[in-house]
Amino acid sequence: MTNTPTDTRELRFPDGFLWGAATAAFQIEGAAASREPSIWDTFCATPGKVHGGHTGEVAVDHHRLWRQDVRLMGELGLGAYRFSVSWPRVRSGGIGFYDALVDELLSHGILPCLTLYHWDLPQELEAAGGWPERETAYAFAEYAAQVAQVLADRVELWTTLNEPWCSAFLGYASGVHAPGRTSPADSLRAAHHLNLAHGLAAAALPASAKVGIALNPSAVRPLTGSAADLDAQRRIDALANRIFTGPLLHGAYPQDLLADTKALTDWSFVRPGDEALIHQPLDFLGVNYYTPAVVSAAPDGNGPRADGHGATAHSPWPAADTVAFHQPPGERTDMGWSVDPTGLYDLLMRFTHEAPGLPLLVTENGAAYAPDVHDPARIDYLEAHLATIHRALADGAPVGGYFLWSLMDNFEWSYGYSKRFGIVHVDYETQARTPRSSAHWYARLARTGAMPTGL
Ligand code: IFM
Repeated sequence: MTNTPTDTRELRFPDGFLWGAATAAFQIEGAAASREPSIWDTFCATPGKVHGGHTGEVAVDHHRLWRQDVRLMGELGLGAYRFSVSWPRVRSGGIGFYDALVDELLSHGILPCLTLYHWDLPQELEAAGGWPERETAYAFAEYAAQVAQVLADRVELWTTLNEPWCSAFLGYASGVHAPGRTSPADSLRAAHHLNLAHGLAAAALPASAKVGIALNPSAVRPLTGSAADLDAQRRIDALANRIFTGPLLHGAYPQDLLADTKALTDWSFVRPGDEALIHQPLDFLGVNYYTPAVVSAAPDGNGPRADGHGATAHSPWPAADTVAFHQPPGERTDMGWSVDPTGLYDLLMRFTHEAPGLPLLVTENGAAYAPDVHDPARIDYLEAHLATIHRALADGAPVGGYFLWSLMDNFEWSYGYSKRFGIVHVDYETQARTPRSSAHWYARLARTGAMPTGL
């Protein structure tokens, strides 16, 4: 396949490398009636927002089938499981579910890796203004402390936010994600308050917690080497990456980002001391990677978005209307995303140099393909990306683990259940779980630490 290094068969990963899989609460749990509504319940109930009118009411019924799901993880030999806690469920007194889940994971020798926020903001907080409001960040820190009080004695790895870029820009600028707002200025406020929420939560977690954040950094490439295309790359890099890594890793927003967006906001919502607060010590940086982005300068942009984040009249990129996105030629997944692991290599090496010594975790990587249980294309995708991680390790990137997205098929946001990322197939009628060929392949890798020689 394209971009696959020549021979992946002999690759052995370091001892202690974490082999995990990831999911998120809204995408798998169901049992919506036993928790407060989140912005995703509201979004799903809004006609035309989610494919087929699908909802998270039942999802893959994990809230009922969790013991069976943990057993399956054990059978697959997973060493770690990345899951998210539903803030609305905790507000409804449902933290006991996660308490029991953590115990069950530990009893199977599976390391729990907890994400505090994977996009399911309590609807009540959105009604009070949502992420564009500063108060939401303080509410998040209180929630983090509440979860830690119950789980920090057994959970070591904590991720504050998952992909804050999506929360801010798909949620508040393009509106293809909940809460479906389309205000570029509000999306920038949201991004800052998500950063602040991370900083406040990190400070609120006990010293025993190893704290990180899972970003979806973009490997942004210019279409050509022209000065205009390089400037388009710089602009998108600021909005996709440095708006988060600036304050997180260096304690300051990048000056070019502030200048690029000055027609939308004067950034006065960033109060003195905020950037220092966001700049908490990190124990690891989580990197979620699927596909790179190719951009060029275009006086009128390129109309309907081609950047892989859903069709919309509204851009998720504030003040970047003169940037066009291009689909590179070659292989694509069922999402239409191009298969190119070199973007992951570039990001891992970038963070290795930008934050020397900061451990990296690949907190998400995987692909949607046809529902079939025999899924050689997914194995090829995984093999190519893992070979790339191996190359980055050899070149000095401190990557400590890999969380495959996803353990099982689930609710893929505005695509509903029409896209399948699981290494375990789920029959949505019966909720039966069937490991795909890729699950057997990954189980061999997790057990041996060496790239399997085919099935
Ligand atoms: O399903 C999502 C996940 O919730 C966040 N990262 C990307 C995945 C695939 O789109």
